[in-house]
Amino acid sequence: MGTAGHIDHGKSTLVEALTGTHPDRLEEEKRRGITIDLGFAFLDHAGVRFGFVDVPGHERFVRNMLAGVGGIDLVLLVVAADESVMPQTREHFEICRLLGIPRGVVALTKSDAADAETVSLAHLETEELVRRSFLEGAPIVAVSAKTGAGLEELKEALVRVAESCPARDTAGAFRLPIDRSFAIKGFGTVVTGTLVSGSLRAEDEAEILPDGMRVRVRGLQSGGRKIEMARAGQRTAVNLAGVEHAAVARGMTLVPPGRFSATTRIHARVELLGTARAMRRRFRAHLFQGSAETIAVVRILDAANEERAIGPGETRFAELRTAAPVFVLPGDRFVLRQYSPVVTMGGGVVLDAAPTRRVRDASVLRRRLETLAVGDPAAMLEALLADSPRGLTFSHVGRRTGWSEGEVKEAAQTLAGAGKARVVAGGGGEAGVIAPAEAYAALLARMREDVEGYHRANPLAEGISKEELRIRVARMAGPAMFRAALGELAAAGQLTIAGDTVKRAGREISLAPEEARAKEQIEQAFAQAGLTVPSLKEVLEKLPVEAARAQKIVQILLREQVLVRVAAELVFHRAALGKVRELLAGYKKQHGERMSVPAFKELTGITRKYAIPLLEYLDRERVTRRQGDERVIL
Ligand SMILES: Nc1nc2c(ncn2[C@@H]2O[C@H](COP(=O)(O)OP(=O)(O)O)[C@@H](O)[C@H]2O)c(=O)[nH]1
Ligand SMILES: [Mg+2]
Repeated sequence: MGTAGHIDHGKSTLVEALTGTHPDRLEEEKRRGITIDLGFAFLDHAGVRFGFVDVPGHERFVRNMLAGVGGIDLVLLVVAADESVMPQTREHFEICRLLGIPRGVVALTKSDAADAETVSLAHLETEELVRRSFLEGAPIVAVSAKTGAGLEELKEALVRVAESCPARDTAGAFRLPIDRSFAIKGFGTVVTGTLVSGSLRAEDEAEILPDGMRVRVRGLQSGGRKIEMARAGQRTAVNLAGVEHAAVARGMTLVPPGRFSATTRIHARVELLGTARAMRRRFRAHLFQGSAETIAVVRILDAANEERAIGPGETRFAELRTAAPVFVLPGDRFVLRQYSPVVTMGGGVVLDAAPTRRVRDASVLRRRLETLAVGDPAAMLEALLADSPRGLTFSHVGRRTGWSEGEVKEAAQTLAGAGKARVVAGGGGEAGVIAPAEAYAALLARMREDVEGYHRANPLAEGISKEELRIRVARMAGPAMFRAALGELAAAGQLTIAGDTVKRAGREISLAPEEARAKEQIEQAFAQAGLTVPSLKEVLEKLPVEAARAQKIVQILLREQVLVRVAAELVFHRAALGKVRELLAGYKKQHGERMSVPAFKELTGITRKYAIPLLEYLDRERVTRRQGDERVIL
């Protein structure tokens, strides 16, 4: 529960009257008697535990107020009965409305200091303020912290409203926007905040965004009590290992490690308050989200008029570019304050935390953002995919939407089931990838064409290398999608993968008549040479075929294993090598298994230049084994 309201209207005093704790913590606050920063207190009443975040009312400290109200479920709007609605009553109320705080209670404080007529005037003005808002019809209770009048009634109203509060999502990823970081002697770093989703336990690993520091949870407290687990909605103090308190600041967020990242570009729906002035297509503003604050350049995406792109009370789609990285997810509410003078001008909701850079047709972009705004997961995923023909990994989708792995899979399967997308990898250790159905079909067609094209351009090559094919379609597919597509084409019997080479299934190399003749000539030359092989160069020079093509014919003969490459420049006909094996077998029978190098030379009639590489080849082929200077015939 967060307080809201004008300075000196009795917020802090009321929190003390309700909880027994005065929320002003700082020396300066006590001295000056005003709230500067957030204060905290707890109340247990009728089985409900309330965590209070008391905020400063002074207009200079609205930024601190904003850091505190991000995670609250209920607002306690405080209006002094003797002064009624004042500027920060309005501003705080608007902020709560912009942040989508769903419900609350109004306290008309200092009822002892006002006569009945004044109290009922304040009552009327407050009703007027909250008309047609989330607070319409909320209990309005006159109280006095001084006399205690109305406090019981207020507590009852609080309990009733609290009981109608839906539980927060404790199953999802934990997310703790940090509002304080300090050190406690003997414990080390402690950060505090309102846990807005998930649950957090001691020993959990965590990451602090946007900086990405990895930390471990040592222990947890809520309301001064040690707890084993913090649940969404709780005020939480976390003792952290692995980070200095000075490295952590208000505005950072504690999240599970490796799951999310910060962003500097956001697509959002933006709304201006009725009291704001009209803005141009691009303007600077202070952006507040969670406990974070930064400067953003807001660009209205669907503006008809450059000068008056968004007027008071209007809502538009916009792109926000932030000066500092922030961690936001779709659905997050934020507040915008004018750049100068700093007054609250509006706010909005995040639709896409990592929009692609592709420049799009304004109407397409508009439809896409409308879909994201509705929030149906499969439709959202389809909209995200429309911008990503190369497919999206499941982890990227999770990062961008905040969905769990299961939720991503479910949305992906729904889309795949409707024939709109293909889940092209996933399962095992591999991250899933989802691609638009059309883009994936286009990729398969393109890969088949590229392989065909390669065969046409290189009739003597067996096929295209995988890597070359991957590079050719890199604009259409990332590595995972490419692997999946290749696997699918092979499984469908359309392409054949042999080692590193991809070819059309069933493709045989067909030679032109003069190439077939050259092939025969080459084979002949090597067959006749036996073990006294000519160098490759000599053979090729004699052929009536151009050098490049002859090289390819040699490649074919090597692939067919008619020729065998023994060393870089040493190629034998397979019959010659067969002969060597026979000779060695005969030698073994007659002289036993040991043989010297000179004996090998004599046996085969081969020159020294060739004998050593040939023996090394035979060693590799496990026909012989080297032992000292001799060979063992196996
Ligand atoms: N007479 C009267 N004075 C009050 C009451 N509540 C608060 N005050 C006084 O109003 C002043 C401002 O109160 P404070 O709680 O600091 O206001 P905040 O700025 O809204 O937090 C203090 O001097 C309080 O003593 C009340 O119920 N009756
Ligand atoms: Mg105060």
